[in-house]
Amino acid sequence: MTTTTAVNRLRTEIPGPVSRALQSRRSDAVAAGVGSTLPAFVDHGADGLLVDVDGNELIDLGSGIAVTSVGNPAPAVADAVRRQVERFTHTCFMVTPYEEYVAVCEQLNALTPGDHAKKSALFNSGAEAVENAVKIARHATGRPAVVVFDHAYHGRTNLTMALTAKNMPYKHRFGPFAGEVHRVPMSYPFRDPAGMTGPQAAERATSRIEQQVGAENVAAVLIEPIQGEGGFVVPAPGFLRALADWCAANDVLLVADEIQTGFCRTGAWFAAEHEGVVPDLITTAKGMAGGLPLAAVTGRADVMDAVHAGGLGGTYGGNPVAAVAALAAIDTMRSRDLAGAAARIEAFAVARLRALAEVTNVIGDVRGRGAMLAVEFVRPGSTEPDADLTARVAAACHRAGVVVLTCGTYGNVIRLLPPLVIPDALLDEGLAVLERAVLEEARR
Ligand code: PLZ
Repeated sequence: MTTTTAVNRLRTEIPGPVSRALQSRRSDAVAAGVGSTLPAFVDHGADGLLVDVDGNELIDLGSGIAVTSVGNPAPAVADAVRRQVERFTHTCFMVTPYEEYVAVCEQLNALTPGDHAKKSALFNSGAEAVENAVKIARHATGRPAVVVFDHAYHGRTNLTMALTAKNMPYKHRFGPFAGEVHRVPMSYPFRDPAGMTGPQAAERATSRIEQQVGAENVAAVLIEPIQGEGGFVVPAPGFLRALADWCAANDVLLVADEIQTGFCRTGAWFAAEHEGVVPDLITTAKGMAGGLPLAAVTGRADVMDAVHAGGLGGTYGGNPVAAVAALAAIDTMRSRDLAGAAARIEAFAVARLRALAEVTNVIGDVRGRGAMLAVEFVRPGSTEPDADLTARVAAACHRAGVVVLTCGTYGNVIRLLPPLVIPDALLDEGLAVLERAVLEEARR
């Protein structure tokens, strides 16, 4: 284990005095319901670092929740955006179209799994893409029900709150929620009965659908191929495949929410590829546009085209500045082989995290794919979640200048989502801080 520390990157405590002053303005001006994980105000980004207003260099192992995969700023994205804002910033694609929107759809149709005919539509946020995927699926099938999973996260709008599993903080007192949403068990190898296979976990879910909903009433099964906010849950091998087969046999659309997993994050363009699954529809956002707000639904042309003209859209969807940012980001992913970079991050970081799990008894599971990796904390000798320890480890990392995020239904998972372009030395340094934080906090 290395002993490098991030201390020499810090000029003040975290958050420093300038951040604390801004924090007080923020408290006066910004609604209390909008949180911040690490209240150090950012001045600029540089090569895997976020430099705050006090001059502290924070090591970014979060990428703004899996967004700035290509770097922050990324030179190609910055150039494309600069050029575009000088040409035009908006027309509304539904009023007068522009080529860049079409080009993003062409990329999405080509890059997403499956070589069948595909179409895409662009939106502003992940939640909006998920909402539209459900609209399209219901319209195309003429069926009302949508099936989602335990631990799922799909957004914060009314429909997507209904699709999201966790009450606090996402749903509490925000109901009533949209109807015809049905939740079934997820494959969660660390917490499922020992030895349960992927196909068995799929059968547990599909038999529940048949008993409680009826396959003929189901428009779509919506799933994150690797769950994000719910705890970086990687289903057992064969689970997604069996689910896809059940969907195909019952004319139910399989919708993969790849908003967090997509665009090279897991070591492939899309996480469904690891299981050889071809979804009918796929939602994307986050990493796609190098930090600009852009989201999409991509899928089977016959399904996408079922909706009448004017049935899909929005003022800003596929905004030209976001569209050129996406084209630049996708080009960077391709030319720098960022899927390969994610796989290398996995090889390096998983070895370190497994070694850490060997020397402490508070880590129940190390899991993930590519640069989407997590550690699940438990009370020693059990699978009982330890959210308190998890929060302390995250806070210790933050104090040491490393941006890590927590997640999980039980709040006991620390997740790593470094930019895919993070320099090796910086990843090494960030992991060393995490290792020290775990060992020190586990001793308390
Ligand atoms: N689907 C799989 O991961 C967004 C949300 C953080 P939006 N995840 C981060 C928070 O606390 O709000 C996400 C996701 C998956 C949908 C979404 C929603 O994407 O762009 O945040 O709307």
